[in-house]
Amino acid sequence: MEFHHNICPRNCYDTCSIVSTTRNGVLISVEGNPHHEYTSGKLCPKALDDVKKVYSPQRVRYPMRQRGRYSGFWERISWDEALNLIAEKILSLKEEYGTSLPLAMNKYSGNFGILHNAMEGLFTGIGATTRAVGSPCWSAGVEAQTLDFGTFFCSDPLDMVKAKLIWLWGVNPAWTAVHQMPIIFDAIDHGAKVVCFDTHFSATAARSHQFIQVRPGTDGLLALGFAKVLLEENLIDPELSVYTLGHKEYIHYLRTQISLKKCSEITGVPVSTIRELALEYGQTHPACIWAGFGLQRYTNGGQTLRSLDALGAFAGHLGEQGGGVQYAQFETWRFSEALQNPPHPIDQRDRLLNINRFSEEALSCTDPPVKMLWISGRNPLSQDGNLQQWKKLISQLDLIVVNDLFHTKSSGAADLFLPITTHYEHWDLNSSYWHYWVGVNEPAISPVGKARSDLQIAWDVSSRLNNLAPGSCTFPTSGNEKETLLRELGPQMLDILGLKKPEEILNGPVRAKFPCTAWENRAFATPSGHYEFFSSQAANAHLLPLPIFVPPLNPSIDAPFRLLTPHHHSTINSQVYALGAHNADFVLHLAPELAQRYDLVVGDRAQIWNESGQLEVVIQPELGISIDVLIIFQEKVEANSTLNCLIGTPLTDMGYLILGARGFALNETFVNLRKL
Ligand SMILES: Nc1nc2c(c(=O)[nH]1)N[C@H]1C(S)=C(S)[C@@H](COP(=O)(O)OP(=O)(O)OC[C@H]3O[C@@H](n4cnc5c(=O)[nH]c(N)nc54)[C@H](O)[C@@H]3O)O[C@H]1N2
Ligand SMILES: Nc1nc2c(c(=O)[nH]1)N[C@H]1C(S)=C(S)[C@@H](COP(=O)(O)OP(=O)(O)OC[C@H]3O[C@@H](n4cnc5c(=O)[nH]c(N)nc54)[C@H](O)[C@@H]3O)O[C@H]1N2
Ligand code: SF4
Ligand SMILES: [Mo]
Repeated sequence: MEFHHNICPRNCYDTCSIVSTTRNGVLISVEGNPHHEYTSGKLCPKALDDVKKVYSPQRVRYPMRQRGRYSGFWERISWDEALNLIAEKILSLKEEYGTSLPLAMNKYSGNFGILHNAMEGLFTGIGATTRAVGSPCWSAGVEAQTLDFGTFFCSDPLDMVKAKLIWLWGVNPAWTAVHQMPIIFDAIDHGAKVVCFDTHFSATAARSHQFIQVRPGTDGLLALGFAKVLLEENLIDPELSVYTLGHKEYIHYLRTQISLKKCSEITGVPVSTIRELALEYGQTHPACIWAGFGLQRYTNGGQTLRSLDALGAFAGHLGEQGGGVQYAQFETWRFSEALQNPPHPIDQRDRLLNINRFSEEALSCTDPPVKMLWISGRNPLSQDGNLQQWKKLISQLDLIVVNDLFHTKSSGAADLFLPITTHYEHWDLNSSYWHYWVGVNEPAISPVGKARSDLQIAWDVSSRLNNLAPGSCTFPTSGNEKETLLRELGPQMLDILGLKKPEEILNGPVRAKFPCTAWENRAFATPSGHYEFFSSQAANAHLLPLPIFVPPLNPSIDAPFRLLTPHHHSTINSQVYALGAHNADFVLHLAPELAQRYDLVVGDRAQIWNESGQLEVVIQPELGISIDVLIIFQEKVEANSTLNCLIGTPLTDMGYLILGARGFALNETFVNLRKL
């Protein structure tokens, strides 16, 4: 038996360290690494299912070509044929249009390992191309925290154990960050109180001392309400004038514009509860707010997060051990990016399209139009909004290439499917956007079937391009995966990890040498060096300089219910762990009173619809959901329809400044309901 270090590369807070076991070259088990402080020897069921996934009969093992999009008539072809088709198309488009801009890449979070950025490197090596930029996930929050703190950085999540009060706000770690739960339970054992703020009684709410039901998109106002109480009760940090900027303007806003009565009416939280919670927050040290991604998926999402940050600063919780306002971090991602940046051959003005409006923006590109699309580590036909525009875009494309492990909604529309290796079959380098550990993923087995890694595919395409037209791509044509990953550890990353040589990372995961507590000495990375209640950067970017409340969108008569589609324990976005064991239909969770109003009982069929689309659902009345909200979790469903057919492309207020595109305000989705 042999043991190998692997890292779960999913878009998940935890980025777990895995020990895999092989016998005679066959993967036989995967377990959590007991020597990793965060993973602590445990994996979630999604990764524990990996052996089955690796050898699943549903896994695509060979390059395939589809005879007619959506036809399902896939035929096996050789890598040689696949690479020729791709390279010839790229070269003919370049010749026809005199530029490589008709070539588009849409890549995101199927695998967050650094070596998967090879696909971007390949495109950069070809020339100016059309790219998806931004994120469907966290943009508004990232920008808000960057405006407030200077960068977005959070304390080591292990530090949460020291908190005496933990507010889980718009986050559902019981499902989405399961390794944080034992830390929260430890804090509880040491006397901490846990309050969960959500729009419905989530799995995390069930594990908290108190649940506060907030009307969707109004959390920013609730935070301002708490701050108003702190102001009235003189529970504000006496040092504000030392390390913050703009607190006077903020206080003026609280004094003149925030009324607790109105705050209560809008947020749905009683005034007495607002007072009680604010006093608790002001008087308890350390107190930690964990602001999740759920609460910033709104048109006011950035302002909401800025209001939560401001509350933390106002009460003096920033920089305190076990306290602060936690969101996510990117400081352990300062890789050299050598892979993404091969030498540029020609004019490199990529055409950048917002990943959240990719299809619409691609359709509006006419000079030249987008003609070839490469989808890598993404499933936009499942995860994006505005699927009708996606259909239109697909019909105008000459070639669609998908590299993936399994067939997906997106590969259904593709011409070519390139089979990729799992993280048990290739080298990689992984960081977390939550904890501080960075590590190498080593191959445990040989590639299954004819699968190749994303990096190998990028080398192969470059090689074929250069064979057919020498000098047409500056991305390397071959290489060594291990050496490529070591090159990503430049001087800055070595310093962050406290390593002398890149090779030292091969010994096992390393924790970044940051102190446990973010902003410990209250020296911030903002232009002023202070925590910025008032942000000139925001003002310069035509955003609101202060964290004032901006209401979310309202339902209409035609679509009176807000539809929330949060993440589910059984999937990672469109990736499923229990392959084969799916619900037959989408399950609509709604308040029992609302079900009654529509004469619906458990198991009844209903339809929800709006101007984007319609979906048949099965009814599940449930306590803890407000009467104007409907919930469908992102579960895998056998039905042919797609949940996101109901979702448009509303954008968040923030994201452009830091990530190049505004985020996805997907919780601003409204639908109507009828019994079938
Ligand atoms: N309704 C609704 N829509 C949502 C969300 C929601 O909550 N509700 N959440 C949004 C959020 S937060 C996000 S982050 C996005 C995520 O959307 P995507 O980034 O599209 O994420 P996934 O569905 O995880 O992965 C996409 C594909 O990558 C493939 N993949 C896995 N490993 C690899 C690999 O090594 N290489 C390659 N090339 N492919 C690989 C997977 O099999 C999968 O088909 O969805 C967004 N869309
Ligand atoms: N099992 C599992 N784990 C995952 C994922 C997955 O799909 N499955 N996806 C990964 C990804 S890509 C991401 S982005 C993270 C997301 O993980 P989280 O940060 O936990 O975010 P969400 O699951 O989107 O939403 C969290 C909670 O916010 C609530 N919420 C929605 N709107 C509001 C609001 O206006 N106010 C308040 N207070 N709460 C609100 C939702 O009901 C939900 O319970 O999880 C990652 N981990
Ligand atoms: S999905 Fe998340 S919790 Fe599960 S093993 Fe992977 S990183 Fe860990
Ligand atoms: Mo996400």
